[in-house]
Amino acid sequence: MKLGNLEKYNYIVIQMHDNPDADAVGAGYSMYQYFKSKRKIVRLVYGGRTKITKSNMRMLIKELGIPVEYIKDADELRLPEYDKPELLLTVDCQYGEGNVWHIDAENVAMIDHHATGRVSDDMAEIRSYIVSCSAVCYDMLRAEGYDVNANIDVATVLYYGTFMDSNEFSEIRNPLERDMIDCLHVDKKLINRITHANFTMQELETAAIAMLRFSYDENKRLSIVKSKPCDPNILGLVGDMVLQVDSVDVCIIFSECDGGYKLSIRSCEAEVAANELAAYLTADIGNGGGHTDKAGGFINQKKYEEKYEDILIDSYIFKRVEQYYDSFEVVYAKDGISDLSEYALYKKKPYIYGYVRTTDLFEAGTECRIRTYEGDVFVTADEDTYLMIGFFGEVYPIQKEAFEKKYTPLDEAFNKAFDYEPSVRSLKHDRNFGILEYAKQCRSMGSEVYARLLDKPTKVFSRWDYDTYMYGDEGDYICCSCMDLNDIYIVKKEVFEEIYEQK
Ligand SMILES: [Mn+2]
Repeated sequence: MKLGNLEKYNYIVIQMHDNPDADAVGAGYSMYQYFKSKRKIVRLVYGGRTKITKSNMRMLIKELGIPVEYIKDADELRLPEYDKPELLLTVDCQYGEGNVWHIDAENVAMIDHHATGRVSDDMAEIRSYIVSCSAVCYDMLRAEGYDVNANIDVATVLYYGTFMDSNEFSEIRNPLERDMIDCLHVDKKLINRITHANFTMQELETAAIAMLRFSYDENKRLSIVKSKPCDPNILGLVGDMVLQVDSVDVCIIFSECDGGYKLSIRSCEAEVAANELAAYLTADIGNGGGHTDKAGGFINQKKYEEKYEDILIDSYIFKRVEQYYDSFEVVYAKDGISDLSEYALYKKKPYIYGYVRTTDLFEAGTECRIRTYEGDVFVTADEDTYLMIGFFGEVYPIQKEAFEKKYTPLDEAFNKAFDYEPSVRSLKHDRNFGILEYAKQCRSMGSEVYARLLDKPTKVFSRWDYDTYMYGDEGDYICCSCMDLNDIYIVKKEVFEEIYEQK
């Protein structure tokens, strides 16, 4: 979506989610100023059950004079010339979601960073890989040539919104987010004051009480904490603290909140990715995600009751966590496969594939990240490391020795077209490089693998340096090279069925 395309509307209402947080205000106020600069009739509103009460939010709004309106009745949006808004733009949330008070409008657009399954189109900009909606807005404003630094208040709210949504910048991953922080000229004094007005005395007490009432599972090295209703940031704070305990590797904190329950998850256990656990706990009844070490989620009360009726939330969390630990298998490549009886022998079809020497791409020693179907993997460019380009354009690393046993290199360039051009990210250059132009052809010699259809999700800790693990779903295949029983990996169903045949 382009902001420029929304300029055809004259009466624009920007709506933040109910009980707006700093990110919603950051996104909302930057959009407000943008459309004001285009001489539109603009209003910045939110609805829902409660008016903003948090001390930091009130301070931010008051100090910057942000014209936020709390709407209780749709009539308040009626203007003499307009029955309803010509354009409703929801920020940091999506129209129709449980935490967005319903407003009628001629047209609806949204800017958000929450994963709900919706994708971007002409009227929606959804970037779930970005830590804050403020950062998404920053990028969209920049694309329109709008100078965010021309108004220090706008720069300050964008900065503060991202600061609050990223656990004080600790969850920043994307170069866009980093660039934004460097580039914004903000009111440091104000930010400093607001960031030290996060909790009230009462909230400090809530956090302390929550920490006293934890439950602990010795086998899983897991702690579950239920807190009294409080700000999500307090849940994160408690989680960070509990994870510091020497016998705790995973921590789940939850509390009631407006319209449901809020979860915060922390993990330093390689087998348990916090974002995956958050998604599992909220599946079908809310949303959850984040990073492997820190994640959060929301359970929608209505959906929860429809699905689980009168089960208490505490029992649900405990049971679901149990299920999660039972829901996947873990395979360590270094341990090999002790029992091959459930595996069958397959042969790789003699297709032509692409390959690239990492040293043709980068100077030896350059660290790079490859985004594979099964997770991110990090490799260092050297003489012994090649990259394969598979049937569907998927990229994965292979050792030179294994390559030579499995493929015959051909001297011709590999120029197959793919929907999404395979690329590799150099950590040093902090950007992606297309690899097709360096790729050459090779023919599979028909190497053999033992493979088994997965009947439950499986995590493989392969010999490669995956960010977490290779993740295989039910229906995918786990494979093991006949030449090397420690070379274990996952192959996605579609890929496997295309390129292997049973012997
Ligand atoms: Mn947000």
